[in-house]
Amino acid sequence: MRILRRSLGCLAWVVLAGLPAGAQTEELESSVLDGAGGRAAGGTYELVSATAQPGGIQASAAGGTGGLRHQAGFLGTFVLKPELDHDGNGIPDEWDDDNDGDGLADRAELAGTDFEGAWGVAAPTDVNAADSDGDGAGDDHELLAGTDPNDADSLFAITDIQREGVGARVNWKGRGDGTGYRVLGHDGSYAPPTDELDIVVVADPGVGVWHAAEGTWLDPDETDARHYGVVKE
Ligand SMILES: [Ca+2]
Ligand SMILES: [Ca+2]
Ligand SMILES: [Ca+2]
Ligand SMILES: [Ca+2]
Repeated sequence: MRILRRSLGCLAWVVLAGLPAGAQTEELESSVLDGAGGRAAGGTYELVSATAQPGGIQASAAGGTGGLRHQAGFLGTFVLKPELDHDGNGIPDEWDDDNDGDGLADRAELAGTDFEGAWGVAAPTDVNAADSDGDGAGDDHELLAGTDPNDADSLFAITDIQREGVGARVNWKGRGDGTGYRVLGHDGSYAPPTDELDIVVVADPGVGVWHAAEGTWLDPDETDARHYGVVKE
């Protein structure tokens, strides 16, 4: 009996080390909580001194829109909640420049600058959720794949594998506009597919600013069991 198994939805070779690291030496942004326990929206301010203030913090507004103001008002609304540590790395959100641990700095997520730099589309994402749209692809993954981090229908993943003739057809969703994908395989019992089967360029311009499109590839080989993976070039 022939068995076709869905394998890894995608494999990202690109490491995240090249992403801009979030500097948080002088500026904090919306990881700071307001008095109600919510996240201050869009605020940008600076810590200008650690002296002469209760709690050792003095703050000055710096043109932000989050409603944070000078010393007294700021101190009246600032609540440090060290128990809030969204990524569980032991660093409270207030001091963590990557609250959700997805490799994208809070500041970059607020402004969407990583996506803008890579794909020309600013895409602000949730600093407290590693997968902002809940589609199973982390924000870092969507950044590498060039998919919309705020649309659960936009992601890079194998959608189905079906028999066709003696072979099998592999379909995935991802990006058009000339994006290249390598189709990988592994025969026999499961192991991450590493054998390169083909390279597919999705020339379809795709839909919308994220060029959402589907890729497809027909495997002409007949095998008893083959696992597939698709890697964005
Ligand atoms: Ca943390
Ligand atoms: Ca993050
Ligand atoms: Ca996602
Ligand atoms: Ca998405």
